[in-house]
Amino acid sequence: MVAYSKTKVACLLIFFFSEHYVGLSNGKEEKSPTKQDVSHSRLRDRKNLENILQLSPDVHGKQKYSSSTLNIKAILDKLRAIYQSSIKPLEDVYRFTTLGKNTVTDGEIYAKPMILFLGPWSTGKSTMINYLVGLEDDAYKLRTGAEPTTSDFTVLMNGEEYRTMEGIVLAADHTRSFSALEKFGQGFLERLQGIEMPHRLLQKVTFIDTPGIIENRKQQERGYPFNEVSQWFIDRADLIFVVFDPTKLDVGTELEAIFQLLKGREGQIRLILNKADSVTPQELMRVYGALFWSLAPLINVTEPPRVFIGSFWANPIKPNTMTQLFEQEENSLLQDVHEVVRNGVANKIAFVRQHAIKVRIHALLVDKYVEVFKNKKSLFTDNEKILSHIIDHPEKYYIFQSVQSHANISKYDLPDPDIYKDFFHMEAINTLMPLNYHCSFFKGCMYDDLNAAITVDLPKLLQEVRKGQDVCTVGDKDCENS
Ligand SMILES: Nc1nc2c(ncn2[C@@H]2O[C@H](COP(=O)(O)OP(=O)(O)O)[C@@H](O)[C@H]2O)c(=O)[nH]1
Ligand SMILES: [Mg+2]
Repeated sequence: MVAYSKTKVACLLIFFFSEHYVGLSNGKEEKSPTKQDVSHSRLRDRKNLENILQLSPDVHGKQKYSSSTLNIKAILDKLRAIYQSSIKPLEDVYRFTTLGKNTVTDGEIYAKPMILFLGPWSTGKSTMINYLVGLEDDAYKLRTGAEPTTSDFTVLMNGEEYRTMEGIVLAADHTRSFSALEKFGQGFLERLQGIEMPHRLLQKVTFIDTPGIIENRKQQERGYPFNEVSQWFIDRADLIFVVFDPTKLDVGTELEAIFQLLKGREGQIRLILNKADSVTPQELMRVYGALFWSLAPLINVTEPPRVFIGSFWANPIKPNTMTQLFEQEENSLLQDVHEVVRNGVANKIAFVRQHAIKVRIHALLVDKYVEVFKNKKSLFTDNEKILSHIIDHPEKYYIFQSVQSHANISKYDLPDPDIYKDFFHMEAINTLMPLNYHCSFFKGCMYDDLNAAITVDLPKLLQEVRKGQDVCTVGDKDCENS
């Protein structure tokens, strides 16, 4: 179901453009371009970028920066302790990773917020990252071009010195957050690369550049599971920019598949109508409508996602385009990036809590399977046959239904029963114990610890972060005066 009507979109569109378009014709129209105007010999002023992202050294003095870094580290240490003591034990005893899920590594807990760029090829993803980091004249800038240039997933991150890193090296380093990517195989690791450099923005966030989506390309031609890899990044990204080019708005099967993967992460999605300087305002208005029109059936939320329109590169905005609108849009986008930095720790706590909820559902399901099997098996029956029947027909034993009602879980959060067929083929049921087996006099029950993490410890930690943010945050202007 499309939750917001196309008429609403059309109204929104007219309102949005009328403001800026009228602005343009109300005396703000710019002179037609001369040869000198369109030359891109000088780069755009980066003051707005430096101010909004608080990158200049004078905005956050050394002392402030280090004290709040310490604070974040203390929170993340607590998060790690909760994970290790209350979530991981149940994950281990119920072999959560056999479901094909990851555990949460230390690297992930301490990782910087991640901003992911997705979208068709040649829409300006790499150019945009180069612009944000200021790499235009840098030997380490990401490759860009009108043809499909990037076949790699590139992780751009902070480091003490400039260096590139092969995917195998990046994934083998367990102090980083990318070690789980090893599971996608050599084919993928060859298409993964890391770039490290000392940079103020990269001290705050990590950027992930992805190969562009090319419609009509078969998945296997990539030599690795592109969708699964994309899903891994989508699940972890704090902000997801889906970048479009107004001159080629082809929504095909691969883009549809990506939107399928984005389900549940709508809050993180930002659509970007980039290269808006390459079309006239009138064309841009039509394209904006067309973009919403084609994406509406793919996004199943009540609120349309935020769209940023502009020209997100270092070249000065071309005359005869909607300069004022593009500048405002760029500033709003930068604000969004800044919010991600501010909320990075809170997002991480939410991610671990979400993970804990999945572990809880898994533990309850396995407990139920074990209980049903224990009740049905006997000395006089073919227990193998009974087990197969339970695994093949969990609905006949009300396994999922009883977990759902007992634990008050939404049916949309329950996993597909089929994955438990694979699970019990890999894990012998008699090696798994019911939940009450994992209780001890001194330590209490593992399940209670997990529940306490979900309902008390993690929300409390989140509160601590929010309170801390009110008082003082990295480079926060209000902080400066307190
Ligand atoms: N006119 C215009 N061209 C752009 C803009 N951003 C990028 N480009 C050009 O678009 C082409 C593709 O950019 P690239 O970053 O390689 O796209 P990617 O494949 O999505 O990473 C390059 O030739 C860029 O110079 C923009 O804002 N305006
Ligand atoms: Mg690229």
